[in-house]
Amino acid sequence: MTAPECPDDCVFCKIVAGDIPAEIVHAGESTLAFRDTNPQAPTHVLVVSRSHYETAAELAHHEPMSAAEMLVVAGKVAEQEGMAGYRMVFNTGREGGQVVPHAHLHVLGGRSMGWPPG
Ligand code: DGP
Repeated sequence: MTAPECPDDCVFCKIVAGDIPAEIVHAGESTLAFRDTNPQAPTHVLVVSRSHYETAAELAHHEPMSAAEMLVVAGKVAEQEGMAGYRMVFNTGREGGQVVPHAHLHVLGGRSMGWPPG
């Protein structure tokens, strides 16, 4: 299956296409990592898929290597940013806290993380 077409209003597709700016920290074959504009930790990077799937689960189903690349890139970003530890979050669906319906991984670090998350 080819990836679903990008909706006109998808902000992450626009960043991937270079149509809106972002502070890019890593460019991978099937992912792009850039800083979140609303950081929830001293370091807060989003790793997004270049293909448009609404959720990480859908991405993993159709492009498992792209989903795996997200995790590899998270590790690279953590090393690059000198994070001693980090948290990876996939908000999924409205009730799961997902606001942008384009598969993305939050990588947060630079402070101690609490548990349970809010
Ligand atoms: P989520 O709630 O999981 O869908 O997280 C979406 C995140 O995307 C949120 O933390 C803010 C971030 N974000 C939204 N719009 C932009 C943008 O235009 N640029 C960047 N860099 N981040 C954005």
